[in-house]
Amino acid sequence: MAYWNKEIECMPPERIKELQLDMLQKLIANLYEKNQFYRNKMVQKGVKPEDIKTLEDITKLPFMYKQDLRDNYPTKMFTVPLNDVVRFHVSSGTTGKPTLVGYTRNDLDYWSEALARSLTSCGVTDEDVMQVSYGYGLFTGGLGAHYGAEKVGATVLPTGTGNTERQIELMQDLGVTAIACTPSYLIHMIDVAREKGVDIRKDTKLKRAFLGAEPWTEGMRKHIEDATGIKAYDIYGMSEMAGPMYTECEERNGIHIPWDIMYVEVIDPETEQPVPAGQKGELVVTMLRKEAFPLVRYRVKDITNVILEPCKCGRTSVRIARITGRTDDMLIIRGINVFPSQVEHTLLQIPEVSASYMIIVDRINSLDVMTLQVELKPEAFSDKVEEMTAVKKRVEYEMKKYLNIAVKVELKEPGSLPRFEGKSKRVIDRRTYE
Ligand code: DLL
Repeated sequence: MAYWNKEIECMPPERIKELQLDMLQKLIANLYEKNQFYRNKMVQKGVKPEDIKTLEDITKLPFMYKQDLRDNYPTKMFTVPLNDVVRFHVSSGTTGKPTLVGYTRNDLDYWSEALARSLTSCGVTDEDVMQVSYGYGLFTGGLGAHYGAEKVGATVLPTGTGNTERQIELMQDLGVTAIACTPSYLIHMIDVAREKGVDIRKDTKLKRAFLGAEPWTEGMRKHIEDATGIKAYDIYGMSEMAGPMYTECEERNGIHIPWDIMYVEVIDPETEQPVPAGQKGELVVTMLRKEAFPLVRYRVKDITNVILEPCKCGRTSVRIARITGRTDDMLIIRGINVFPSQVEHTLLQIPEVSASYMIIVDRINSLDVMTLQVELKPEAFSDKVEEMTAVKKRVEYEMKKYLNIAVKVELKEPGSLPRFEGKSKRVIDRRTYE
């Protein structure tokens, strides 16, 4: 069994608790002293650093929400001076305002350290050639997986997304043994390979895939593994935590969470109280080491459960189960996070259309396709085809600009889309994952 950092990964649970408490106390004292945002939140909740006497006392601390990040955009929540920040990553926001995450050099090191532990736990070594087909750039997937794989000593092929035929050629030519990409992109790749007469099982050396950034299921795992003969591992993370960080180990029985990097709680989103291990709830995380952009009791909105049973791999960290959904309405389309409120916000900027819309998401040839049906305003409605085409193009252009994905737009007559008396249902997700 290979470990990247055996002492930490296999530390006895009692010792972990002691060290975690120490890290938490130092973190909270530091934030209370140095950062206005955290101090205000704690003062409002009537809690002081010295109230954190046990790990369970973490529940006395206030929650943090994505909205806090937006309200403090761009850098008001940073806890170090900007000259200590060596990287930014940015993800889309609900109203066009993005979420910005900053990293110090140590933050980047710990991000790669987390991934090095994860990749090693799945058998990746310096003999591997890892194709990184997550997007590079503002999204954390590409650079995150890249530096993690390099840290292990693997040879990285930084293809990024797209240009699938070339990706398959390179996979063959360079003897790629591992790939990191979204599950839907790998399924697309398998289809394109098949069309080109390439059988991944026979014609490539691919052995492992690290799939995440969007929900997927055991059914999809089986489909991928049956089609290719490779082993597919779940990889999890979010930009606020750093990016992709945590994976299952060879046992593939839950995602290991390094105890010295992130403290996890799972709560009932209604009562906001912790739920027992094994029971589903909303993930809440506290990053124990982050310097530039800490997170304390951050409401991740992903649904999972904690697994406490020891893992056969010998690692003693807690694990979380595969993410089964979210407690908010965020959609993940081709790996990009899309909130219906972003669509609404964008539509409100376009004078010819109303804010009555429906989002329909399909999976066609293994790729997500988002269709936006939107009503025209009565005064903009016309039977002149060229006028309507111009409006449709404008909506498509604005959506691409704000959401960062291509959207198929269908213009509808005023009053023709369903009206809702209760909670509106503006999203029809027809993708199936099985
Ligand atoms: O998606 C980071 C990442 C990149 C993870 C590559 C894994 C691989 P965000 O864009 O901030 O960051 O989106 C984070 O994506 O809260 C989940 O809802 C979802 N998500 C990420 N990984 C998984 C997964 C990256 N393995 C949001 N299963 C998270 C299900 C996932 N959902």
